[in-house]
Amino acid sequence: MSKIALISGVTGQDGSYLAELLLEKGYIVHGILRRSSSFNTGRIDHIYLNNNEYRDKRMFLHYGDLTDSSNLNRLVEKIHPDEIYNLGAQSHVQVSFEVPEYTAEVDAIGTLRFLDAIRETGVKTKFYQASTSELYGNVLTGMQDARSKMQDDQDPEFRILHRRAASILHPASLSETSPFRPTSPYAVAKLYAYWITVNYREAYNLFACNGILFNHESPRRGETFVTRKITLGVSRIMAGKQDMLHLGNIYAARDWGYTPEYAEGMWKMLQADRPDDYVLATGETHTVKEFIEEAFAYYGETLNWEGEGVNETATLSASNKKVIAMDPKYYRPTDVEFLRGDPSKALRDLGWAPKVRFKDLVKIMMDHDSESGIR
Ligand code: NAP
Ligand code: G4F
Repeated sequence: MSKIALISGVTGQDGSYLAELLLEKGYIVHGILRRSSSFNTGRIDHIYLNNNEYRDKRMFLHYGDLTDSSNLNRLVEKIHPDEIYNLGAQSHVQVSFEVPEYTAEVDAIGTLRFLDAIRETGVKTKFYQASTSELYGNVLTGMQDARSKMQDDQDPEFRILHRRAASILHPASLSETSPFRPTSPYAVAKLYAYWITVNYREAYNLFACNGILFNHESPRRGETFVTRKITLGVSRIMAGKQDMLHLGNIYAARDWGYTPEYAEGMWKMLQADRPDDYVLATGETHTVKEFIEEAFAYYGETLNWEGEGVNETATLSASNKKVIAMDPKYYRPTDVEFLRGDPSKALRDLGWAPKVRFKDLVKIMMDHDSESGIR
């Protein structure tokens, strides 16, 4: 008998790789599709629309939304999934400052609705919650107090110094036992989702797990997230189709991994003997600035950086063409400055270990975008 999975967020970056993985493993996959006025299935067309083997035989799409409890109840009851992966979310941190209430509705209460649908229907299923390294905020660098001070005095020099310090300090890594201190409406909503998942596990004995995933990227990453914005932007600049790339906090540092490996980790969490929470990360951290440099290095280009803060720019060393500038609209009211994860528990308990490192990741994304990005 094939196992049955239900995925919210199946049209997103992670959902598309997870659906692919589960189909390869012989699952029947059901995905929740949001109604949209234009096509939103681009990431899964190869396994659904254009795939006669899977479409409506082993893969099914259902209209639904995390803001609609009756819909979630009906889907859980009708599909009777063995495993539910709750990946649906308003997932953009900066956008969450613009739509905080909607973000809470989908990311926080949406998770409660799903868990309660399981409880109400009594369907025996496992539950994966897409938790995030954003939960930690700035606990590693101790920047929290500095951040309030920055906002008090708005001293640009002070802000720059602190950003630099955060990226140079190389503090320890974050694990399942590190404290949470969210710094955006998105992260606060995800904090609720994290704890309600733990609570339903304890209160109702549900097999419910939190995957605390650090940033993971791929050629399917949304184009407004910084890595994809850079790989597409650099490809277009080098093809003469775009003049410059405008960015925000380039001193922010992230632990970037490769999404297909993280989808495997999500699945492994639900195959463990008992439910638990796990960090998935690479343990390697780089700044946005380093990502930009690596993307230009793909073309053999180096950059000359000049100026400070919002006036910082970069030119190509060979031609002196200006290619990078800052734009204040991409700075967030509060930002996470430095993230590095410690995935030892996932290695020990699940046998999960990422192989793709930072330079490999940039190359995978550049190989893709230098072709498709310049069309
Ligand atoms: P993504 O590409 O933005 O995909 C988000 C998915 O959620 C899309 O399928 C989207 O549908 C769907 N969605 C949005 N609002 C919804 C709603 N109201 N009801 C139902 N579905 C809704 O995000 P991702 O990178 O794949 O991330 C997947 C999950 O992991 C998210 O929960 C994210 O917060 C979390 N996460 C991501 C990372 C990362 O680095 N990627 C790290 C940690 C945690 P449309 O396609 O119609 O927009
Ligand atoms: O690519 P980002 O937008 O990702 P962010 O904020 O880290 O969030 C992503 O990862 C989280 C896991 O930690 C997920 F939970 C979340 O759903 C999402 O997938 O920004 C990364 C960094 C930030 O510090 C941002 O301020 O890059 C900085 N940045 C600098 N310039 C920019 C830009 N970010 C974006 N999106 N666009 C810029 O122009």
